[in-house]
Amino acid sequence: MVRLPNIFCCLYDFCLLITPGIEQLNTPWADGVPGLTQHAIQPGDNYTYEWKATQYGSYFYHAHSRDQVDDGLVGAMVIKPRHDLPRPFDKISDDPNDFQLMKEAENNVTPLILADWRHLTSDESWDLQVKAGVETSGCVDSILINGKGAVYCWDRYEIDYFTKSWIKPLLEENNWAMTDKGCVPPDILHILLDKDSKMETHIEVIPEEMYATCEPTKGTGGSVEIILAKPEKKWLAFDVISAAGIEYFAFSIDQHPMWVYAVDGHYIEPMLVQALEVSNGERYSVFIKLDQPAANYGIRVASIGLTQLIDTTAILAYEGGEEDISNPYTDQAGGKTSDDVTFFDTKAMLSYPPQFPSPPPEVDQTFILQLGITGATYLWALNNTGFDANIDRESTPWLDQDPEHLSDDSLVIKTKNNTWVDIIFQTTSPNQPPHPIHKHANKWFLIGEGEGDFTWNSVQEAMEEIPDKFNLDNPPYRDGFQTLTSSTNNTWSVVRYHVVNPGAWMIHCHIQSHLLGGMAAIILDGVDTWPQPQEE
Ligand SMILES: *[C@@H]1O[C@H](CO)[C@@H](O)[C@H](O)[C@H]1NC(C)=O
Ligand SMILES: *[C@@H]1O[C@H](CO)[C@@H](O)[C@H](O)[C@H]1NC(C)=O
Ligand SMILES: *[C@@H]1O[C@H](CO)[C@@H](O)[C@H](O)[C@H]1NC(C)=O
Ligand SMILES: *[C@@H]1O[C@H](CO)[C@@H](O)[C@H](O)[C@H]1NC(C)=O
Ligand SMILES: [Cu+2]
Repeated sequence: MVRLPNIFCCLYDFCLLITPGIEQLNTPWADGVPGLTQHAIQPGDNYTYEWKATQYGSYFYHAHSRDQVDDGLVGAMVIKPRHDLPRPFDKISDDPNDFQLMKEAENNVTPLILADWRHLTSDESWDLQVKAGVETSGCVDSILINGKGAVYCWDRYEIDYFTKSWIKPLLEENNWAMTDKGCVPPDILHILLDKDSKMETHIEVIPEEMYATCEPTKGTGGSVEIILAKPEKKWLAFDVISAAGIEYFAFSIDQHPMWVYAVDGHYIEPMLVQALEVSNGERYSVFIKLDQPAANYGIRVASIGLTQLIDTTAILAYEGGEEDISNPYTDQAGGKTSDDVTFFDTKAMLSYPPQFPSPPPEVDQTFILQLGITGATYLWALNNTGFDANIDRESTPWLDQDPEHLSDDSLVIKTKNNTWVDIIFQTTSPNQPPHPIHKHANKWFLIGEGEGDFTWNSVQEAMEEIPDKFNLDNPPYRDGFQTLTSSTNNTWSVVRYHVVNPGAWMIHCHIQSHLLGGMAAIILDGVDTWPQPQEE
């Protein structure tokens, strides 16, 4: 069993920790979701999470109460694979010596936690959004790498140069500009998401420093993360983890292509790329080869989301090198610096060893969940039902209740153990960003996606008409996925999973403000083989 350090909650009213994607096989009470699996940990209290490490790889633990992730309550977790577990490293190099060195690099993997940071607490940020009547969380102060960073302000010409072309006409039409902080004016989100302007807003309550002005800082405690590279080790491994609340990143390391060897803590057939897109909650395990001249190289993280131009850099410092070499694969807005730069493509990834969903083509249950806002641009929801964070006020956590008696008022999905389930995510309004959807306890297969409305009753029906939109042979296997952006047309995505672990689990968008806004639902897996209440 694994024991995490106790976390003491002094700053908060309450806090809770969970680990995204940890399957919690036979320990559903250790998942850490308020109201579902336990009550929130009170100030001065402690709670020790214990579960069996049935998986290997890159995870992170974080608060699951309100928006405490944005206050920094996160940490990396590495579960070392068994010594004899087959590794795909011979596909990177057929030199047995390399295989050994890569195994050592993996064993000493360096987590890189990417995050965004505001000069407001998460509660202050939420209150501001409610007062302004518009989603304001999309404008942050800095990007952090392993907790380090500072406010870097871009020059006006940089902001204008990198402003995304699709938004320029909208800015010009309204006589607006990207702010000095690199943010789209808050009114724009409103225009994009609330076409008929039915929702009341008070944009004037947003303080200047939250959106408009940029004041550089030096950061504290060393504002730049420095990773030391020892060239004699030949290989260096990173777990790139996004704990960001809202931003969606491009990631690259100057002059060092990356071999992606695992995604969300699971091996893949290694893929050589120059850059990654890293969305909220995702983890990428990569090797770089330390074959460049001894010098300092940039580790680049830039927002590629819709709402802000912002970036930061860490340093890869070769032992014995002092020169700075700046030769990036991605620019400060996360774009490619040349046509030779390739980004990792989730849809092309192949599990290692191969792992196919079975038994296609028929599943036991198909659920549809619609993605959209309900009444305000910051109130995100699944099926127009905002998740009720107050379920923690109920006397007994859901896991300890009889699932047959649990209400269907809130959005609740019930499944039976050892069945196969499809969930179809359907956007119902234009201009939605991609939503990084995550389910607790299971990895799932992203088996299909497309434009427009999913008008069929099942994947099987849809496959008769549009087989090319599906992949049932070797679909991506991970514990989250991003829905397709819906700009002018709706979009849909389908995930499939096998119910093997009875318990009360959450499914939610991993953008913190969307989760807090209500974009979450409850899945009661295996109601027919429900766990007995536990002392824990
Ligand atoms: C956790 O709380 C229990 C019960 O109050 C107490 O006995 C224990 O010492 C605490 N553990 C730590 C590490 O503070
Ligand atoms: C969500 O709403 C759609 C459309 O009304 C409906 O078909 C579907 O059953 C709902 N999903 C759930 C899980 O209730
Ligand atoms: C949306 O996509 C569907 C499916 O490709 C297509 O039939 C439809 O015409 C599209 N609608 C718009 C408004 O582009
Ligand atoms: C649920 O189903 C899985 C897969 O068949 C099985 O391994 C597991 O033991 C079942 N769990 C319970 C509690 O019956
Ligand atoms: Cu979302």
